[in-house]
Amino acid sequence: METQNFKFETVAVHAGVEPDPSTGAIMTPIFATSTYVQPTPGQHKGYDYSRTANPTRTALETSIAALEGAQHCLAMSSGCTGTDVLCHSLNAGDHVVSVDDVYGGTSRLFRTVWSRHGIETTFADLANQDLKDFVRPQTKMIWIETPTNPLLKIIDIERVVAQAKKLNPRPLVVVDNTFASPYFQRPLELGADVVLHSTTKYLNGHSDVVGGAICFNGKELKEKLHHIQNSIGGVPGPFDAWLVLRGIKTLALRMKRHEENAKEIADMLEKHPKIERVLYPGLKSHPQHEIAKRQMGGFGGMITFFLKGNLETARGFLEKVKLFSLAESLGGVESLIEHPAIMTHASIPAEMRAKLGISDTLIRISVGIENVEDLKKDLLQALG
Ligand code: P1T
Repeated sequence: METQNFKFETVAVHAGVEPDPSTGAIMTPIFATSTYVQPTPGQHKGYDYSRTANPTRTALETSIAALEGAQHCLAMSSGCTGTDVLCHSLNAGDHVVSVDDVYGGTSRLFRTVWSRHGIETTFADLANQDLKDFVRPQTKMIWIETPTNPLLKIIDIERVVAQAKKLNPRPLVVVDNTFASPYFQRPLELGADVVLHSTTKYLNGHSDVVGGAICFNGKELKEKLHHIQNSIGGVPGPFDAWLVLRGIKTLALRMKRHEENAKEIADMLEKHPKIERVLYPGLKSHPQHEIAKRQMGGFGGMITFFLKGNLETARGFLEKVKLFSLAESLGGVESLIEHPAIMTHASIPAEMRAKLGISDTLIRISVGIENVEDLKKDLLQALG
């Protein structure tokens, strides 16, 4: 269905989804097939092999592209595969400037994998530092994550894009939009070239899939990135694609509730005597609150805070929560809590973590869609 003239909630339900022509099934079938029969060599209906394309995956790609306002989307086997495919588009000798506070796995890929293939990455605090101080003639990609993981810094996308546009050659500006989701932030409309998602998180929303996606405009980029993905693999299976497609239908409802709950919890935590500092883009105390207000439609469901005390205080607290599950990941309907220094960001060297401020007392929560009073009670009893 053409969804261009519809609002976000309608696009989330309908984009990419057509009744199945052979049966009328309203839900996109799970095309569990690796290959497609051809009546004569080279003649097919747009599908010849499922690494190259699969109809369930196409439906998902159409849906995510519509949500991000992109011409194209490529669904990936994970968020990290999306990052990897983009790195594969660079050449040895190229340089990347990345936001310093990014998901541990993204940092690991730049630092320990692509560095061995001649692609160097400089990490910069683009919330407080200028891109121009870090670029080189070889800079081909700018990597932005906003809000960042785990410190929830907000990077001014338009500002970075404006600086990138002045460079020659003009680097690709990529925005990891996993934390905000397209419901709260649409980076392509702010001038970014590529949006990346770990669909494992809010897009799927039910903690039962690992997946990713990249969205962008232009035939040339589509051909280049699809060629890379098709050459190296890294595609989601049809069942995973179908699960994410189903999850997306409720994205708007979920994001609204995640945010409502998160705002209340952030307010509560900010007043609590055992908490040193709360980082939530929706709080007036957040250093980039004004930028978040301008570039986002809402502040999301992730909160980071520092407990007063030490590692043992943090451990004690994390062992006491009952409704919040102590687990990596985020963006599911259920509330999660974690310790970035030991869990999601353990792959970042200790001195780099210390410099960033990912300390032993830092806690990250992914606020779910449960009843907020139950969630508040759980945190309060654990704080003691
Ligand atoms: O896990 P995967 O689907 O490969 O996505 C990687 C990824 C990319 N970008 C961001 C912002 C992410 O948060 C992640 C994955 N993050 C976690 C698993 C986590 O708990 O932070």
